[in-house]
Amino acid sequence: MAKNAIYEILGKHLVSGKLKPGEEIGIRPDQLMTQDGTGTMVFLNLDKIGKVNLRGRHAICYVDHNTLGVGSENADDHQFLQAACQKYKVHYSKPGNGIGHQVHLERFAQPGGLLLGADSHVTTLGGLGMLAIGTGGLELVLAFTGAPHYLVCPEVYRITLTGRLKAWCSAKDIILHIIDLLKSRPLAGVALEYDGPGVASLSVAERATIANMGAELGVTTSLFPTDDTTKAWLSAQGRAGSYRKIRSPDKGEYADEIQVDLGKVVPMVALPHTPLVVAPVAEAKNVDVQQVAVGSCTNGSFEDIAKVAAVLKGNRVHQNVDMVVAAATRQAMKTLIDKSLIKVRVEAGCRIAEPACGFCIGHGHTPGSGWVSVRTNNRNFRGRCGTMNASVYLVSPQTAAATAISGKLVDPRTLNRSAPRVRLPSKFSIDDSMIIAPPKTTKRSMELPRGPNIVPPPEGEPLPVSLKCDVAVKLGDKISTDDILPAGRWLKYRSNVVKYAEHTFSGISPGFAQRAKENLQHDLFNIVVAGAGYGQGSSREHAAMCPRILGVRVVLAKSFERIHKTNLINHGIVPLEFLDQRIYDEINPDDYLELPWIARELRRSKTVTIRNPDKGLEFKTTHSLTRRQIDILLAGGLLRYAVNRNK
Ligand code: MIC
Ligand code: SF4
Repeated sequence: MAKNAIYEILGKHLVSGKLKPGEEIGIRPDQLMTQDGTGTMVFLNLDKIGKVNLRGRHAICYVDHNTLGVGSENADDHQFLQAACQKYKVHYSKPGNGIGHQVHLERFAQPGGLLLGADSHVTTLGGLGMLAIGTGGLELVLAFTGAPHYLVCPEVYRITLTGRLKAWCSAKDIILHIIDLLKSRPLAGVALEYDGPGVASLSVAERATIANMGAELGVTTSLFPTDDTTKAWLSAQGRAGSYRKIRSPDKGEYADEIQVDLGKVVPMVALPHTPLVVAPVAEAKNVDVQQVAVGSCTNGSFEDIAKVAAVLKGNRVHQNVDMVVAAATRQAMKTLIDKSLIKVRVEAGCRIAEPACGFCIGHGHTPGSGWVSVRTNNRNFRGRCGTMNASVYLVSPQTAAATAISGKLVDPRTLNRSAPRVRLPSKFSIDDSMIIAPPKTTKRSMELPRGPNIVPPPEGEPLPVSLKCDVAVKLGDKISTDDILPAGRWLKYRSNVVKYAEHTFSGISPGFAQRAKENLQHDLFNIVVAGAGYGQGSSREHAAMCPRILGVRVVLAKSFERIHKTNLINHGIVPLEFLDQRIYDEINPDDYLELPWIARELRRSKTVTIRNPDKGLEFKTTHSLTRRQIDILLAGGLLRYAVNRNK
């Protein structure tokens, strides 16, 4: 008997290693998922390797991030991805069909199954009892070739939910409450298993919202048990046969146990500019709001939008507020149409957007300068919405609707009326016609149509034995992947990384790219120095790939976030940590640093020496790399490592 439900699922998919926290394990997922923002690189690399072995596993690519099509780049990407899916036997979900995590939840997630996805929010599927792990694109490429996926075996915390939510409180408030409880703990390498009598009162959509935002805590994944609610929901999806019982064992073993009384949860808000700083909405006084945006993979389900419609009914959006609502999926949108719930929103004065990531990633609906935007998505890092000086607050759909009516950020309970209740349909308006299944046979020699903006990434080179570097930038704590490589209007360069690299750190350190390139011309590599939690946020491997193109070979930080650290390694950038954190203060931008024995030290020891000859300073740094990761770094990245091994 496994120690807990998460280990039980991992155990069924284990191909190497032992289920012991901190040990490297190899697992073979049943399902693989990518999206357009990460997918073009996945398929360009697959095309380079030319070997795919899906072994009958379900693989799918969702087009949900880059959908607007200002210029021809997005449409060219879509055409490329559709053809690549045909060539490599991958399902293709067309633009307009919805956000991958929510479509997957509706149509493909399997309780008890294991999914690997090139996006940090695949964890949403934990709401249905599926274990889903987010990763960078290169890891997915290897999984496509049939290789196992390697990760550090997480330790598992049990979160026991008791009680019931009060009126006007929601799943978003629960996860913001949990974020507040856990945010100061180091959670890299931790997975969350939800359990307890409170689970039964939550719908599948609510569980998915909670599992979705575990990503903001940096946990490996989150898992809910399954029950009659799961069964009824799967049956409304016409998928009753997918039901499997997932339960935490009675005497489960957990690294920690946390109790959350749902009755004590109140409407919450994440304050600008991080999802980790939260407060009760009631404490935010007199915040005038110019924009309200509802939707995203966190809060764009049928249920979420139906609640917004119920609050808006008979009311109007405040004259100073621009409100946009986007259901997360076409199915949710169609169900809303069939229940006449779109009309309510149009009458109230909402703008209706297509089911896609859109505003969440700054791809459209960018706020005006200095605006306050109140949103239901999961991340509010500075500039992510597309406007550097906007302030984004994250709330539940109910709070968003109440705010849209009053023009100020308000606790929805101040509306003084009864809370919206939504009855789930016994059948959702199912329509899979925008999901294109792969053909039975394909031609591997097929040329993929590449628009002018689709350019294969440059080849990496092995790690030099020693490095001479310039501190091209020195940064603080919690640098997000949105800081490293903004998405929004540069998203279109996801398939043209040399061009994308020009925008590295452009929001927080303009001029970085120029300086890094000049260093390269003078035979100097670049080193990024940062504080704690470097690389929080998304799985976008471009945030490693682009710095690498600009000659960054080392990031020296106080600590790293899990997915980003793996991305750095896979793209040949060495993640080093301070042994003595006080050294951070001794390093300045512009410093010249030498790592005289980096390759040899990585092979032989846990420390790497850094020297600053100008200041007469020498210090040791450390790393927590596995043998395999060191070999990847020495080879110059995961692709080179994999190709060398298969020679
Ligand atoms: C995000 O929410 O930041 C994204 C965009 O979905 C990313 C993936 C990406 O950058 O392509 C994620 O969460 O992994
Ligand atoms: Fe899309 Fe936003 Fe969800 Fe990322 S977090 S998948 S950008 S909706």
